[in-house]
Amino acid sequence: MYADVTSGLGKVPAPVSHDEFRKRQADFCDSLGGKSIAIITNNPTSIRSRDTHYPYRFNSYLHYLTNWDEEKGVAVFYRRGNEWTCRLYVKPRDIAKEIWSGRVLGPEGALEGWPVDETDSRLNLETSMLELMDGADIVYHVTGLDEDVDKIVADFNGDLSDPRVYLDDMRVIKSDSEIELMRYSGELAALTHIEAMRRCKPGMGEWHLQAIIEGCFLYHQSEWAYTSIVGCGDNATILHYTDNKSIMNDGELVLIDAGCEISGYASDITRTFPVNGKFTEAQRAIYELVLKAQLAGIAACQSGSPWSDMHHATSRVLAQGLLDLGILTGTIDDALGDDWNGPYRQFFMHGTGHFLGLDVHDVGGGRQGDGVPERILEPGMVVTVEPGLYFGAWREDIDIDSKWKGIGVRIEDDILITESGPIVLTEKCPKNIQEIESLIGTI
Ligand SMILES: [Mn+2]
Repeated sequence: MYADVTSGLGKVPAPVSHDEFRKRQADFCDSLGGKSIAIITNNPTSIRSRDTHYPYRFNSYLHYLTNWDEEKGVAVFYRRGNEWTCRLYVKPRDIAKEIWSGRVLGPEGALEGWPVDETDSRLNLETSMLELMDGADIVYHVTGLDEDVDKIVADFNGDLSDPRVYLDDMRVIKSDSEIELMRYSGELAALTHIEAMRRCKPGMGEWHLQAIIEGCFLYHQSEWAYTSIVGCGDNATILHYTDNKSIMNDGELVLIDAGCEISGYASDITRTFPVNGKFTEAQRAIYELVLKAQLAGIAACQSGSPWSDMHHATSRVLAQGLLDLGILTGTIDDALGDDWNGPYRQFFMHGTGHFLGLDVHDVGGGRQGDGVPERILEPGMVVTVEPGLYFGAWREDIDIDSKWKGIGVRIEDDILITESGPIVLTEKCPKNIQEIESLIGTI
């Protein structure tokens, strides 16, 4: 079944080139001040049960700079004479350990195939890092990821600084090769959502759709970028519902928020559709309103515009729609309230989108409304646009007509900002009612 999804899927794009990694390193080092060194560590492993771990996911900053994904890797950037040098510390070869947990490349292997200047064993970390720190005025480092490095850096007497401010500015603008990877990631996720629509029938479990989606990802050598949300009925009104353990009943909507990773680059798609293939009148009214808001949000994704424009665009449409449907009363100004926090927020309580890249909630923007200085959209940025409306029957805090209860709708696409307007990277995933209804339960 998963092979069917490939029809229409292009070839996996080329990986990011070593030249590009080298360019990133140079740009990063150029922004570092004084006599400084920068240390970028990998993520810690995470225990699932006793001696069993969750699948490992590399740190996006380390990957972005070095392409090195093996756990315990540490990159150190330092000046040798006038030249910046990238030294990578890696786990040493150890056959007794490798028999159990897999081959490692060791310093020699890393030097051959990775875009770095020098490699060393992690066993030498302390001695050689102390040497590098000696004479430096500033150490750029993010604590909390690698205990060994944190201990070494704790003894440093100069200034400690955060390298992420520079890296976030770089990561927020995607290169051509990153865009190609993200386009493919969006395409695979789009086709996968279609597969879930085609196989959805009343009486199935939410977990069945999750299995289809995540099976498709895995079949295509991808994996989920975040825990898949498959919520029917009232479960669709829980923003981060991930239990996925309910039976999907005739008459309910199901909301699927699922995306995959290609070479670390995330896609993030949400679709909402009726389990039995036919929207009820109330479901249709809410769906059409959210879709109208989403299209307005996408249209607001213009280079040169403040990032919050799209949030204001979706908010305006949703607030007006809630008034038209009689769910809210008063004027549009009443509904929107001060600072875009009026009564409409009872039913649309999240931001309209986030940046997307190596992290699903990518760096560079914070979240809309959290007080982070406003970004101006530029070509090469990728954002999501994902308005929603949620009328949980379980919500004791809201007073609405019973016909709306149990409806939760979110529609989300991934948008590339270009000089000539927004490009929807996930456009292969249908969202108009007629197209969706014609797909559901057809297999
Ligand atoms: Mn999202």
